[in-house]
Amino acid sequence: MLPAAFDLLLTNAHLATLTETGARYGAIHNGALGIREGQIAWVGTAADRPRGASARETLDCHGAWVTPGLVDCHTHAVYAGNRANEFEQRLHGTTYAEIARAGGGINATVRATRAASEDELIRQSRPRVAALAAEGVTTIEIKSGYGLETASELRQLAVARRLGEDVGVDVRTTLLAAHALPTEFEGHADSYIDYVCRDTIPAAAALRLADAVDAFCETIGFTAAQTQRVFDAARAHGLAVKLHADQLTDSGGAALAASAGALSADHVEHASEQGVAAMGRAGTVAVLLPGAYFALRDTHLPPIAAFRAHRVPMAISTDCNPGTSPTTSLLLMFNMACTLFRLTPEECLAGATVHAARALGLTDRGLLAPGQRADLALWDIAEPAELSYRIGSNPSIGVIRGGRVTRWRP
Ligand code: DI6
Ligand code: FE
Repeated sequence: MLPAAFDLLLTNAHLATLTETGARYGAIHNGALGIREGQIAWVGTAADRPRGASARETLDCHGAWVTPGLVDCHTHAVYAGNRANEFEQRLHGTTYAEIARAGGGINATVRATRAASEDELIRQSRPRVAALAAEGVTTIEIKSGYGLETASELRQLAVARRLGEDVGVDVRTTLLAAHALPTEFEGHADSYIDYVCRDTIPAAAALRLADAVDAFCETIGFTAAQTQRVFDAARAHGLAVKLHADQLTDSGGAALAASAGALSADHVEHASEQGVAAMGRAGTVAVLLPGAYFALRDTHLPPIAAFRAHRVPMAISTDCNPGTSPTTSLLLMFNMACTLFRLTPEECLAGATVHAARALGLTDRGLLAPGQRADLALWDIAEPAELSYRIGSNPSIGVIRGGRVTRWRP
């Protein structure tokens, strides 16, 4: 049965629905889209519009393209300070891992973040979240991981939630206490993991500040056994898990994530074929982060062909962080994913909408289809490939969030 009325009807629009219509992008040219009670109620061609269905409000899109609101599913957007100095050091030949071992890297940002007040953290992080939102992003995942002690980790998560309300985006929070070993635990990684499992994870769960738990499984991070303990504690507190896996070396991270039923394994440049196959069976999303690959001048490509062959959904994200991906442009990541990883523009758009939503465990968004949340991005482009083609431009002209027009300048 067609709905009798819409709260909002979009007319004169081209729709990239990303559903199986048989057309690339699930495209519907000369389409219309009806919204009711914050959800998409009807999607189709203007010609098929239900006769007599009234709309309280109509938005003439003037031929704009409409996509699902973008989802940035992997960011470290809440932190203080920056690491431009390390950028210079790397240009003089020091590696990311060497800087980390010398007490810089993640621990440099930890010092700055611990020292910042909550208001100062908001002040410094807000422009990053606002910049992402200005590009049509309506859902952002933000990780902790620059506190590395319970109170500071929780403060980062609370700031992330506050920023979502301030800026007007949906924020999903991920506890990444197992990001690096804090200097006060040097030489005692297992004791730090004990602390994370006994103190930080239970506190974040009790205060409902985290939607998921992540860890950095790597030679310069934590071992597979330590990661497994973090996952077990997360599960015991009813939290979903994700993993920074196989970024710099093949640490068996992809297989570990899959066996834990992780929502996603992220980076995965060095994931083995076996690990990829396990992800395919488990339904674990591969989150590709071309910004970090680019900034580290990595040359080891993620196994894209294997992801395709094993039907592993690929998401793309900014990895917005002060060390390895100081970017706030998800569209720039579309271009880098095409240019560096040879993804198609269609894979990029799916990777920053439906697959990114799945990497967060969200099935209520990411497609233009009845029943989905009415989170939409409107674009001044002639065809969807333009979102990936341009390098550093922003054709976002409107956003609809939960069925309400929050930005529109045709
Ligand atoms: N991998 C990353 O890309 C970020 N964390 C991680 O484990 C980098 C974080 C940083 O360098 O500050
Ligand atoms: Fe990251």
